[in-house]
Amino acid sequence: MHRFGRDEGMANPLFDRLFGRHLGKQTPFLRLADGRFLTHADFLDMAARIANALTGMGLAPGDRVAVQVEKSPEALAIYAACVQAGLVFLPLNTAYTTGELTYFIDNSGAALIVCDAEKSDDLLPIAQAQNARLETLNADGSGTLMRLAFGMLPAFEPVARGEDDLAALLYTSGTTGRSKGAMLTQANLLSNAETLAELWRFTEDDVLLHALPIFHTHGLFVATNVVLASGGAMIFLPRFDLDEMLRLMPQATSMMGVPTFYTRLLGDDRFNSDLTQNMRLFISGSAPMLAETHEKFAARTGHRILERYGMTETNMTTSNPYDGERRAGSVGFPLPGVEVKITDPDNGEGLPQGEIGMIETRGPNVFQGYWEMPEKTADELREDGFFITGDLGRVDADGYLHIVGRGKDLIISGGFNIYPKELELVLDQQAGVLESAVIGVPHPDFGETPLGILVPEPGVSPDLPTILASVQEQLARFKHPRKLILLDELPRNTMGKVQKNVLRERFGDEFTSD
Ligand code: MCA
Ligand code: AMP
Repeated sequence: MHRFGRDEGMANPLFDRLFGRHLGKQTPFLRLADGRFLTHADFLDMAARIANALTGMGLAPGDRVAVQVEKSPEALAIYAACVQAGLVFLPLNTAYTTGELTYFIDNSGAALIVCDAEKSDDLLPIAQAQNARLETLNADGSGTLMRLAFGMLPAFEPVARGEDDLAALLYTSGTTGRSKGAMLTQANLLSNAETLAELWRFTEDDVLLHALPIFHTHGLFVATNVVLASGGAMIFLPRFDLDEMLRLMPQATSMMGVPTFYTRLLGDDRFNSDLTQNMRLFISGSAPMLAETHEKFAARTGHRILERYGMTETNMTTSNPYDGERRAGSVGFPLPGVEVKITDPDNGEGLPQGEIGMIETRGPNVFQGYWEMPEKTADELREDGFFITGDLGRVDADGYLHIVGRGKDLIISGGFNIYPKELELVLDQQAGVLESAVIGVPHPDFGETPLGILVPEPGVSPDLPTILASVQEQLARFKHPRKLILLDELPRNTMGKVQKNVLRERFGDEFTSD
């Protein structure tokens, strides 16, 4: 049973417990790079004005609000406004192309699209096609949405919501190349935020150095919700910028990042234990961190990075301990209230401790299914509530979970997921290309990066720059193959399946050999 709900007298548990409890508080919440700051009260005033603007447009509880904007206090306030007004927040990667956005907007049936003014000409026809409204918000906080909001009152009575009401829809790509909207309820987000804040000992004295994007679980729910649940502050940077990180780290107590953040910090000689004196906690996740990075970091700063594991569908699932050994190469123990089991990928039967199998998880953190995709939901979410993660792992003798591979064809580059299938579908369509295979290979900065292997049609030599230009037009920049390689034929097993492991062995050192 969840601990939240209307019967506890909460009108809107997620709003009340994360945001509403800070109403009127004059302590800093968001510190910006230029020294300006917003107090909790400033932020909540802004959120209330936006909530009034949104409901004034006729948006009703349950409506989806698709938001593709640069990171800013205003962007974060849209999230708070949606929670307050009972709207479903749908954040989108700023790198997505118009083609990619069309799918998300159409699939979600969004009632409002908020985008940068630069994108509004492209998105207006898409909005009109489904009677959605379009407003703009630019990186500097200007745009039509804030113009409307400034004319509104800075107070808003939260719309009543229950624990099972949807709070957010986050799209995550699939192995078939089609993205799925993960439905997250108030209870999913709130249970995880409160559990993590306690486990990681966040308090109102914490200042989190926040350089992650806020369109994904890591930067939005893990980082922001944990700070909100504990009443601390964030140094809120628009993106990861090494010089800014080094300058501001002495003012922070904690940081959350993907492994690329840590390798970039370690790659700079200015990063040393003087800069981390005030820090109490470094957390990493979204992609595997090499044991070598853990060790180098500890040697340079005296701090052991705390690695945790999660997914868009499950929020956070496991974490290394706050006290006790933080084991390199492991993602720790299941969070309180969360179950993890290792099963045989072929039949779902539980495996004995120590064996490698599929990681499955159940708990208040686990999502409700994929938006309007009951078959996909049934494939991955069992009736007994266990979610099949697609990650392969084993639990060691001390109970630490180790992720040893992926049962899904997925590449994680700098913390962003890339599904090879989506790229292959684009590459296969190109002139002169008979077929393609996309593999993830090690990359010193991004951890992994996609490499495209193309088999030309007989007697044809495909024009690689033209192919790359076509990929560029259709897919977000972070998904682009860093290199295309021509090969006469793809290695296949006796069943005719492409042997990607053979390709990875052959081309695995394209970016790591000197
Ligand atoms: C930017 N580029 C990338 C990436 N980011 N290419 C591949 N992979 C990336 N992750 C492109 C840029 O558009 C640019 O293109 C070129 O690569 C080099 O840009 P650079 O300036 O080096 O990159 P950056 O802007 O500094 O970004 C790198 C980054 C960023 C800081 C690692 O990608 C980042 O903040 N990643 C965090 C992602 C994240 O939050 N993931 C959480 C997902 P050009 O050369 O054309 O200019 S949530 C999740 O996974 C679960 C729930 C979990 O467990 O957390
Ligand atoms: P996403 O679909 O963007 O939510 O990405 C979730 C995926 O990121 C998981 O299924 C894992 O494959 C991966 N992931 C997250 N945290 C870690 C970690 N600490 N170590 C290894 N992989 C991770």
